[in-house]
Amino acid sequence: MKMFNFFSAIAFIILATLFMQACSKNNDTPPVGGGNNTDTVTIQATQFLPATLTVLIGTKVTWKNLDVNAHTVTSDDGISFSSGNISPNGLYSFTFTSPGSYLYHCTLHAGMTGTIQVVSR
Ligand SMILES: [Cu+2]
Repeated sequence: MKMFNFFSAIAFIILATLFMQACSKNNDTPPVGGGNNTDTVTIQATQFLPATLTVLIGTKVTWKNLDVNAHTVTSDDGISFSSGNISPNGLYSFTFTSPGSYLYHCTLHAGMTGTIQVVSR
């Protein structure tokens, strides 16, 4: 009887440990589109760097203006996102919640263009 209880206890501990590991694994992995992903586009020398950035759906992209003059981050479709003027050393962020190819430009400088590719996996 004592031996049976001993093995029951061991079995219980093993099962409990496996259960807790399974749970913590789930908690540590952010779900796709969970909003924990971030990425950065640098604005420098009147360019978006990188010009094309691929991110997972749910990613918050931040543009950082390192030029001495203002720029904008304006989606070509005119509705997805529009930063207005970003001052030197200023930031603008947008979270992409739908997959697709988002072309954008700076309204102040012709030919200053970029693309954010949003993929689901
Ligand atoms: Cu510009």
